[in-house]
Amino acid sequence: MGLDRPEFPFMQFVEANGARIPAIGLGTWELSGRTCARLVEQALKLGYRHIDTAQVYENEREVGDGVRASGVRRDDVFVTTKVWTTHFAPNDLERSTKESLVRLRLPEVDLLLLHWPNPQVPLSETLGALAHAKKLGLTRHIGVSNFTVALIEQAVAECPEPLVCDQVEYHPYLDQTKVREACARHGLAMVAYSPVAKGRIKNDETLVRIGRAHGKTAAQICLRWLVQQNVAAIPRTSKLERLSENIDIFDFELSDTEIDQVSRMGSAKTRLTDFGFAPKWD
Ligand code: 1BO
Repeated sequence: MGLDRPEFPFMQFVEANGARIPAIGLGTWELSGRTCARLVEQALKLGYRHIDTAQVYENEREVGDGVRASGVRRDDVFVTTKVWTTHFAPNDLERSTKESLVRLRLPEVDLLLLHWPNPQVPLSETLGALAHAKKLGLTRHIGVSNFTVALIEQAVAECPEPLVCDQVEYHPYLDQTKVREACARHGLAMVAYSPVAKGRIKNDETLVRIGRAHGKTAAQICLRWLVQQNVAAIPRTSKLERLSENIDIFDFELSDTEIDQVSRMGSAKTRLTDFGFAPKWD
């Protein structure tokens, strides 16, 4: 497999406010050390062009190592990192973003997100600093993560620069219709983390049945269901063989009936990532 011909070349993109986000990316939450660097390198060699990290994951250095080891041109890779909530005061945001870039050994990232809302710091101040980071050339695009509908509305109204996405937990067991509609209303992309519900969908009857009809796995049906809603997804895996499975979703299409069957599996309560500091979810 040569770098000129990635194994899965048919990547789609989700476009929002000037950003072109590869529809499938590699999530790196809880990946560390050499495993993380190797997975990033291998993912890029397979055809991934979107890598997601965060300050709090403590793996930005390894993500940068993996990007360089892959040999893929920097311009061809969409790298996202996220500012942790303790760095939301304007000076801290700028300083911590510069530190992220040092760890990644990159002059800029493609997307810089506020990782979680933090009511301790006025949102308008943090958004001003985020927009300033973009003006300084530390990032090409800016966005938010784990924002509810009300917070999306506030952020869009107060941010001096266009936001391009809200990254949230989203999979067939979690109904995110309200957030998805708010993103669409404001021209934001939605990026789904934990898109295969941390593996819980593996033996799901509905997904396995639909998968059988297409010669695909339950995980591939989940990811395809997201992409057909124009949602980008960043499945994390620590297994090399899963990397291929997760990106091999661009050669089939779910029917409207199948999309509907998967959409009906969700409830507003099946959230897998929640913390005491989380906002009041929609
Ligand atoms: C605390 C990290 C949650 C997912 O990005």
